[in-house]
Amino acid sequence: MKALLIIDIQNDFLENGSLEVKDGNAIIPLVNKIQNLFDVVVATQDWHPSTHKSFAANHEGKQLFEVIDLNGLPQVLWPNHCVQGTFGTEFHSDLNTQNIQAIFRKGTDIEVDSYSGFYDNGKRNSTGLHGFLTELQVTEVYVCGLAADYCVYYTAKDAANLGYKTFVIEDATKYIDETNYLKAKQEMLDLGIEIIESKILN
Ligand code: VGL
Ligand code: ZN
Repeated sequence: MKALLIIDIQNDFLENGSLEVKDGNAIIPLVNKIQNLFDVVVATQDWHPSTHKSFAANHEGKQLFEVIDLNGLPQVLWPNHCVQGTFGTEFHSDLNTQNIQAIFRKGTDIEVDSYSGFYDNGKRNSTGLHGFLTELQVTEVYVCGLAADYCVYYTAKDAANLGYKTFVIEDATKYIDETNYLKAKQEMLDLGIEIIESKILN
């Protein structure tokens, strides 16, 4: 079975959002169009408490995008984003959510960030996504959404390490930082992840 993982297509990562990914809105029609090519469609939502320690505002004297050590892991300090229950956490209203069979929320533990849809960054807790996909006998995972150099990349990496045949649909993602993405892309290729264009899907 083939699953499409739609990562974090939430207002805060889109136009006028607090952590806007450039041109993020442009992928939404494509993400809608390809959904019917998959047996299973799931989505993730970044879902932080306002006190989350990935927010620069929760560290006195720290700058936005500074990297700190958070409980032994490097942590980029982000603008406040995807705070539980706010408009910023909601999926964009143009995203077709009719086919989404389950939503996995991440980033709820204030002590650790969670870029991947499978595990937090310290791999201490899982979201249940792997169990869900296993139950449905999914063997191939296709990742799209935001952002290509953070949550898409971490999700694809975990999927590959869990043994799924893993694809990133490159034209259905956008990155925050190009240099970061090129590095992430090379790492994904080295792991055997296929970086594809949506036009080859059928
Ligand atoms: C993300 C930074 C912080 C993402 C989430 O969805 O890529 N990036 N939280
Ligand atoms: Zn986040």
